[in-house]
Order: sequence, then structure tokens, then C-alpha cells
Amino acid sequence: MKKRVFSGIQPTGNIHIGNYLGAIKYWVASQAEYDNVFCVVDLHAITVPQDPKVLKTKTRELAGLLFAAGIDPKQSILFIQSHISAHAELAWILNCFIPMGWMQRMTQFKEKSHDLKEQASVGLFDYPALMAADILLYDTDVVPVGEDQKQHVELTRDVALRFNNIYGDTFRLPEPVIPQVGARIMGLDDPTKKMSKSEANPGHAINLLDSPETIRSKLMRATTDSLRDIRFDEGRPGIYNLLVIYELFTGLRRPEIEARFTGKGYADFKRELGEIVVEGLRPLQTRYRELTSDPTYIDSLLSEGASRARPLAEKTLAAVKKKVGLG
Ligand code: ATP
Ligand code: LTN
Repeated sequence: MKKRVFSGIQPTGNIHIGNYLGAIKYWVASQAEYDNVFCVVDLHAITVPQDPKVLKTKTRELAGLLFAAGIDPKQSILFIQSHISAHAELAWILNCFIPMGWMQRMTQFKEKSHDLKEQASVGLFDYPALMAADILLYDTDVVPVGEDQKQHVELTRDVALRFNNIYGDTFRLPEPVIPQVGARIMGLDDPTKKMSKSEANPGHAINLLDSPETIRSKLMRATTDSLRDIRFDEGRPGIYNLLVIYELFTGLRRPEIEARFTGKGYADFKRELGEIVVEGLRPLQTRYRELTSDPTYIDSLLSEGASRARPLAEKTLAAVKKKVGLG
């Protein structure tokens, strides 16, 4: 039996090469090894205000990009969270088994609500219960997440354990796994900050759907230093970050890359990197255009994904309701 892996990704902001090189590439590569469930978490997105049209467009765009990147709907399940009502239903039930004290310790809420103060929504506070529902509905073994989400997976385990203790074995306990493979890609405008999809400055990230001209010009303007030689030196974060991007797109070894640019300047390197990234993203962009040329095609793939996920989710939800005495 293959291990079940559940990954959730929010349809907000623009998907960038950091998401691709740090996560999506490995999701695609691991499809044969694991039983993957990928979920575009639109219910999580509305924990902060969203424009309805933009949310709907971004949800389809993200799903399309994941398919274009190589998520194979025959091997993996990919669906939209709000298409399966069991997520919201189980989240409610779990709410009733999560002590306030556990939730109050969640650091993401503290960070995200800091500026919003009293205006932060109850949904934002309750975000981890919905995430626990996502994970527990599918008998998940492994949840690959960044360090920032580990606390939420631990809360998921805690509520699963608590429920199992009260009602007998119901939920499988998931493990958080922090993938070591994916590099952390930094912002082009500020290489000391992680490349992030919620950053507004247009020079910050290369988005997966950027045109070749945009990619080239963003890279030419990327922040570096005033030194000359092109070496993998973590003490020089700007040029180091660009070299890592070069490394991950070409698969070349570091000494080979350094040798290739001995005696050359930053401008030469950036120009060549531009071509590497443009060509590296070309297959994905071509595939995305093919997939979206028929506006109903992505929706039909998503509806199939939901049809495969729904029976799994409903089975878990039915078992939970029975134990709790609902219905
Ligand atoms: P935000 O900054 O708005 O929270 P994000 O860009 O960090 O968003 P997430 O939705 O949190 O994106 O992450 C999706 C996946 O992409 C996660 O697996 C995360 O580890 C990975 N990822 C995000 N940013 C980077 C990055 N700069 N380098 C490598 N991997 C990244
Ligand atoms: N909170 C996650 C997205 C997410 C998720 C999940 C990840 C929602 N549900 C279930 C793993 C498993 C994030 O912001 N990256």
C-alpha cells in the first residue's frame, strides 16, 4: 500500500518559481511513489477578505498550473476544497473537540491577525480546524509542509488523538514532513526575504505565467552586490539566490556552473539565466495555454477530481457522525 500524502495550497496571489522549485516540482516527481491528494483550499482563502471574481479566477488558474506542471489526474487526485462539503462539516465537529487554549497557541493566527486586530475573522482563528478536517478526511499518512505549518499538523494529530480516545479508533494520525530537497528561493528585490506570493512589489518574484520579456527584465533588475566573481557564496545572498535558480533549472553541478562563468560579469550571467528560466517554464506555459484553450476543460478535470475524493471524505465523515450520535 502506498502512503497517502495530502497537500493543500491556497489560491491567493501569484504562483512563483519558489513555489515551483520548492514544492510543485517534487509533488509532480512523487506521484508514482505516493497516493497523492492535492487540494486547492478556497475555503481557507476566505479567512481574509477576497474579491469573489478574483478568487474564482485564481482557483481555476492554480489548478490549471498544477495540471500544466505535471500533476496527472489519473495518478493523483486534485480538487477544490469547497466542492466537497465534508470539509466544512468535519471542521465544525472538530471545533467542538478543540479546546480554546490549543487554538490560542497557534502562532500563524497571532501573526496574521496582528494588523487586523479586532477585525480578524473567526474563520482566521479557526483556520487550523479546517486544515485538520482536510487532512483527517483522507486517512492521511504524511503532510509535506513548510516549517510555518508544522504547528497546524501537530494540532491535527492532537485533536485526532483526543477524538480516538473518546470514541475509539477513528482517525489515522498524520505526520508532518518538512521536505529537505526543495531550496528556499529568495525575493529578487530583497534576497534576504523568502520569495512569497503575497508580496506586492512586481520585481519581487517570477510568476509561472510571466512572459519571456517580463522574466528577462525582472532578472536583469534583480538585486546583487558590487563584487564581480560568480560563486556560490551564501554570504552574498543576491547572486547566491540567482545561482541556485540556475542550478535547479539546469540540473548542473555547482563547480560546472562556476567554471562556466569564470571571467564573466553579472550582466552576462543574468542574461543567460533569463534564457534558462524562459526555456524552463516554456513547456509548463504551453501546456497551460493548451489546457485553458477550452474553458470547460479544467472544470471537467476538477469535477472528476472531486468525484474521486468525495467518497473517501464522506466515508470518514459518516463514521465520525455515527460515533458522535449525529443524524
Ligand atoms: P505566502 O508567502 O503568501 O504565505 P507562499 O508563497 O509561501 O505564500 P504557500 O502557499 O505558503 O506559498 O506555499 C506553497 C508551497 O510552496 C509550500 O510547500 C511552500 O513550502 C513552497 N514555497 C513557498 N515559497 C517558497 C520559496 N520561496 N522557496 C521554496 N519553496 C517555497
Ligand atoms: N495552511 C496551508 C494550506 C493548507 C494545507 C492543508 C496544507 C490548507 N489545508 C492541509 C497541508 C494540509 C498553507 O498555508 N500552506
